[in-house]
Parts: sequence; C-alpha cells; structure tokens
Amino acid sequence: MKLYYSPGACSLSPHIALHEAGLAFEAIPAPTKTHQLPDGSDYYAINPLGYVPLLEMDDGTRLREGPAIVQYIADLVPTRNLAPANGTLARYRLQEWLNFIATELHKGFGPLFNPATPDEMKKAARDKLAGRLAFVNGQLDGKDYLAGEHFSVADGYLFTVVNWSGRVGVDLSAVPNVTAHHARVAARPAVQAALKAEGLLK
Ligand SMILES: N[C@@H](CCC(=O)N[C@@H](CS)C(=O)NCC(=O)O)C(=O)O
Repeated sequence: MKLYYSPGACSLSPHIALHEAGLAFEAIPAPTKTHQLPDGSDYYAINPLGYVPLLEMDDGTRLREGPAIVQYIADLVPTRNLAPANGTLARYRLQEWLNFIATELHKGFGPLFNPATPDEMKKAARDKLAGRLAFVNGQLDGKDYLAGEHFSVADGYLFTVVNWSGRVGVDLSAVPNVTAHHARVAARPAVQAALKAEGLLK
C-alpha cells in the first residue's frame, strides 16, 4: 500500500491510522504547495483533484477522502479496534465524528491557511471554530477519546486538525478537554511514529 501525504496536512490522519493498524505501507510525499512527487512527476496524475490523502492499494486501486481512507484502514485490521464493526450504531457514531471533523473543523481551518483571506473573514472563521471546538470540549468531558474508552480513527483525525491551531492562531485556552485529548493522542507510539516520519518532531 502507498499513502500519498503532505507533511502536517490532513493526510497525517491516515498516516496515524496506518501506524496504529501496524500495516506495511510506503509513505510518498506529495507536497500541497508543489504537487510534485519525489520522482519529479505530477501528483495530479495520481489524484486529478490534487489533494492529499490518497491511498493506493497493492493492486493499484486508489481511494480518496480521508474519512473513507481511515475506515478502510481500520477495517483491514479489526483486532486493533480502530473502528467499531460495520452496521452497529457505534460505527455510525464514528462516521458522525469523522463527518463533523471533516466539514465543521477541517474545512473551517481552510480560510486561515489562505494568505488571500481578508482579516475579517479570518476572524469569522476563528469564531466559528471556537464554537465547534467548545462543542467537542463538552463531548470529551469525562472521556479519554471521542468514542469513549478506546482510541479510534476519529481521534487521529481530531488530533491532526487541532494540531494546526498554533500555526493559524486558533486559541485553545477555553477548551481544556480538547488540549488534554491532543496531548493524550500525541503520546501514543503510533502517533509519534507518524509525526517522526513526516519530519514534525523536533
Ligand atoms: N475532501 C478531502 C480534502 C483533503 C484536503 O483538504 N487536503 C489538503 C491538505 S489538508 C490538500 O491536499 N490541499 C492541497 C490542494 O488542494 O491542492 C479529504 O477529506 O480527504
């Protein structure tokens, strides 16, 4: 399997999932700024949409979209408990979280990374994120992980997007459960391995 990723981007979420799953894979950098692969070829030939992550299976099948990719990885190794069994309410709860993180958090950070975004729009984006993060903070009250006791692929995705906060001025001081979750997930050996592989550890 091959994971196309850009250091620190949302592709860190499936990168974490692959390490948590203990699967063999090759991580191929496809930097978001250049869309150029290490062999000099154009990443658009792999993903016409240009974005990471993308997972390529050994038979050449390609899967896009982070929430789909992490569930695929989790289902390859059910003994690791990275996602509840398909068809259960718990699985829909996981999908509820993955969709929330994708649409309410991940895409909420987007304008903050764009130098062309006017300051008042950045302020509006930060305010909106503050509200969404306050919701997550409440949901994490008394819980170590989003789904309860066990780490799931949703926790790796939440970690990935919350990790951007410092870079784009999103204040986490009002959401202590979110920062505690971030530290808890950061301490996992698989997460450390993914961060190291992406050159994100000092
Ligand atoms: N809908 C996609 C969005 C992925 C996405 O936003 N990727 C960003 C990095 S976090 C990217 O590759 N941006 C560069 C580009 O769009 O060319 C998913 O959920 O996987």
